[in-house]
Amino acid sequence: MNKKTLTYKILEAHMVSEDNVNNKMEIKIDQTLTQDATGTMAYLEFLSFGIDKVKTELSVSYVDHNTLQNGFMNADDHKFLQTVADRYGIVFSKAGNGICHQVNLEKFAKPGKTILGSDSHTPTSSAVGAIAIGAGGLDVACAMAGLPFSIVKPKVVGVKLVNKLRDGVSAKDIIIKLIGIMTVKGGVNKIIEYYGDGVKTLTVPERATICNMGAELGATSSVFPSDEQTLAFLKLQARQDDYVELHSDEGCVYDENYEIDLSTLEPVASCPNSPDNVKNVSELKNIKVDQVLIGSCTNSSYFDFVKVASILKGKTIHKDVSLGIAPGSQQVLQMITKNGILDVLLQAGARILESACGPCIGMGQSPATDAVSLRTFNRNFYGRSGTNSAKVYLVSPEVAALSAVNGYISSPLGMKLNAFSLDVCYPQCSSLLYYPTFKSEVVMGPNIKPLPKFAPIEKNFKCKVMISLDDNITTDHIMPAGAKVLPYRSNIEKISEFVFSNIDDGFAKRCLDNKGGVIVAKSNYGQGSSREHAAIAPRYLGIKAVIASSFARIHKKNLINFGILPIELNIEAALLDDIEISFNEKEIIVKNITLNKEYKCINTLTAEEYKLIECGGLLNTF
Ligand code: MIC
Ligand code: SF4
Repeated sequence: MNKKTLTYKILEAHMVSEDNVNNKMEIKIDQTLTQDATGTMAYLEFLSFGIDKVKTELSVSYVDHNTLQNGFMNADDHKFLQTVADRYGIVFSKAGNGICHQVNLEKFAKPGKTILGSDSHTPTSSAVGAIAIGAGGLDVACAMAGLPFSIVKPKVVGVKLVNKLRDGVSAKDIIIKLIGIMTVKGGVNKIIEYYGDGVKTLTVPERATICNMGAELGATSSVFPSDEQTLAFLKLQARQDDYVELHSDEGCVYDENYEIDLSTLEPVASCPNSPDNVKNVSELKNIKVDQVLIGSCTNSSYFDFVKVASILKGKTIHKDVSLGIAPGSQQVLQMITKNGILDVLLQAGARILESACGPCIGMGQSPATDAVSLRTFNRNFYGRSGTNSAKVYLVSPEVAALSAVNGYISSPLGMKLNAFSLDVCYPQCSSLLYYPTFKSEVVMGPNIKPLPKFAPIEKNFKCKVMISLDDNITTDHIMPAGAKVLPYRSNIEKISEFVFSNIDDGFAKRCLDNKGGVIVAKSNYGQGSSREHAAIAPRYLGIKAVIASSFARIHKKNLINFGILPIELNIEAALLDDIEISFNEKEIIVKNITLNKEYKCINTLTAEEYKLIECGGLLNTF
């Protein structure tokens, strides 16, 4: 018998079509999720299809990113999202209910399901044995309309976990270690599947931390088996009926293999400015810390707060440190309130933040100039914290809490962290969760602008290189987030003024003055978030093509969806060189007119994708 990985068991059960020539497959999507910062565009796109209600088993719309309501704009977006959800059959999770991935795991993620979310950390939900994938808003809108989702057939990376973690070492250390080994591009078009004896020792919240940061490998998803730990978690959430046992076949073959001996791991950190810049915490121990933030979709579970409170109990934080704590959901906040953990945090000197993304997306808590900020988050990209000169380290909650007390980076290795019980009641309050009545009128505030219309790009055009970039350019470089820019997520004309503004504030004007042009970069262009604004806004400025030696998965799809030609080519081009591009379904010729050099490359688009570029993007095909 053909022995199967868990990944392919779930994917094949959802396969709608297969394209072996282009190594692609289309899968049926059971559930979708959106969040407010990507959701307004996704729902504008969905509304443009003219469909009466969502066609998925379940779709949920979360408000968790733009909760700093500095002006009417974010509040208007929330109202729009709530009315669309009610009208079209979508469950709505109001601001305050928690971070989408934490709440989705608690309430909705089910073993064996496919979940598509307009947020790159959607794979957090794979912790229960689902295949959850991050995508651009338009792909999620299509899934809500009942269309299948197309992916490159993923290679499956088998990560064997053996033995168990030592005291003071956590799930965060497992995934940071793996990112250090595989790098931020090591997972592109791959699914990371965990197996081995060590898996049994990890609870679902710990698995969720690992699946969450699989996004930082560039992976399509990550997956854990559905086993006794999954059942225990679902029971705590009063969802035991959702349990099905799922695992790979014994002896299945993986495309790539890694083994991690959990008993030899020690606390590690992702150092500035990339998740794959990994060092042992013991090597960083004299670094003075200014800010510590505990929360985000990576580490904001009740499980995490038990560890944090065990360290902070009876202590106060160092006078030079600001400690901010954001519990991941209303459920977590209720639990830590009931059993005294919140009191410990307050006594220690913590600032309690809203259950939302907050500082992770630059919504407040920007560090001081040159400050060292320790965060339990998943991304430390340049400028993301809101302070370009800040040095952001990504660490486990244990490292974060101990360092907040000591005032310098400290290793909790060997500390027993069980001052509070894990065996507690999980309250099932859903006061901020609304089920659809199909009755609302959609309300659209004045900052919500219609979707821009894009004409097809010509098959032969001359233009200039608008910017020439290095490896691993993130969507935070392309389309910064933060409190100033995020309110314009529903207004493409306005947000386009901020494209590349953190690294080149003349970019938008240069594009408009030149009637657009092309972007040139090196490998892994567009890593990070799913924000389709990183494609739509450059397109709005007239960008017709991006030439890069390789692309991140979600961003490449977003470029195609909005009619920008992704060209896989390694060229050196000086800023503002003149370029000529001609393309057809088979090949692309890039001519650097200034240097009189011609480069031929294979058009890697499938026939379908080529059609989208020819039409000026997916929205023009409906
Ligand atoms: C992120 O972590 O970068 C975000 C903000 O959650 C993004 C989505 C967005 O830009 O709205 C993501 O991860 O996809
Ligand atoms: Fe929110 Fe940060 Fe998670 Fe993105 S990574 S969903 S901004 S908490």
